[in-house]
Amino acid sequence: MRIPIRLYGGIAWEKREDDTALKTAHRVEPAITHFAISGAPITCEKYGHGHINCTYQVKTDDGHAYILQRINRYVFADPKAVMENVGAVTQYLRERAEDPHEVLNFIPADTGVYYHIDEAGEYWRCYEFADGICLEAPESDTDFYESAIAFGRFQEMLREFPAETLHETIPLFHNTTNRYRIFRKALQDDLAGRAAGVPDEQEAGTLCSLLDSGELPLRVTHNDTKLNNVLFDRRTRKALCVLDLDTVMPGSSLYDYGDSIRFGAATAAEDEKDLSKMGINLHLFQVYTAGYLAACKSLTPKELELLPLGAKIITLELAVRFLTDYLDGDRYFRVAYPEHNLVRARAQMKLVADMEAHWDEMQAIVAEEAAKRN
Ligand code: ADP
Ligand code: GN1
Ligand code: MG
Repeated sequence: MRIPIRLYGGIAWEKREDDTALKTAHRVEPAITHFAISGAPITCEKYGHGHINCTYQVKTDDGHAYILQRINRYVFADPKAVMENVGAVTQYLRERAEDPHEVLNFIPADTGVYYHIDEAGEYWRCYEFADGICLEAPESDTDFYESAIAFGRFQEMLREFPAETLHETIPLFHNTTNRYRIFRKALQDDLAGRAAGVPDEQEAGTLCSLLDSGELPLRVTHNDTKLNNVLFDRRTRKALCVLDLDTVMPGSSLYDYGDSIRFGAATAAEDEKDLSKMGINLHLFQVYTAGYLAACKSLTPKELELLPLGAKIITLELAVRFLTDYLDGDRYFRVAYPEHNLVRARAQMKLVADMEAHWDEMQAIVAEEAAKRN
């Protein structure tokens, strides 16, 4: 039996039966009543595997489904700026998309903007639930190829978007050198008393000197292109929609390409504990490269040449970020257990090492795919 609970604007249904359970059960988040949704909410469940925002799926009594998200304010100091970016970019994409389902559809709040601020000062947003699947690892070459098409197309469609109108939602997000500076400070401050346990990883930051983006064009990029930020059609397995637009900012194509490779062309999950399982899957590396180059025709010769470096730098950068957060006491990334960020950092470092071991092959693959374009 389900129990009715009272919301600000109506009745919703709590799934548990007794009072104790009610206190601990996920309630239907009151913020949903501030958005112009269809029907009354009947369920509200935690959803997805994102590391940053608090995401719920809300279903209503007339068969509609929505994503309700509380924006992470530790990560995004200015949620209004995030929503201004997301609003401008989705509108621009919608005007150019062949199919409206390709673009996230935000639901306005009762104040007319695309967010609601609750009494605690938390920012909420709501968008239509896009029915499809998100993958934590590619299940076939086609899945990964399709994700490359989606991210490449996303970047290509934004080629002429006025980059200077976008806010920098996380300052210096992919500035690897700055990430390393922050890492050094975290090591010095040692807030969580963990620095003594990570002596080996201190060496890792030296790789940051490889970062050289001066000759690369500044583009509007997604900046968080892991596979689970793409939604696939259940039946056709075509990529339907690019999700998670919070970090759409001026950036380099190498970051977008690199992050996809880091996550999807690895032989293990990003938090694999057994480092012998972690490495680069050169076949998937080739599959993604082919897809990205097919969708992203405007890549310059310099960008093409540096694609392998993009993959290595972004993996290294994330190793440094995970390790920094471990030292800080896990304030940024959601963790499932106390060592999680350390495990993630080590897995990324192993992936960097394996990329270095296969460097010539990675470069040959990129050169081969680039040559096919001519
Ligand atoms: P985070 O910044 O925490 O990663 P995301 O915006 O990526 O948050 O959302 C987390 C997960 O929720 C996504 O990986 C995806 O599985 C799911 N998701 C997000 N938006 C939608 C949507 N509009 N339709 C369906 N699923 C979604
Ligand atoms: C975060 O938000 P999510 O889970 O899609 C992070 C990325 C990292 C990724 C590692 C805004 O991505 O930069 O690469 O975790 N997003 C932000 O899994 O920091
Ligand atoms: Mg995400």
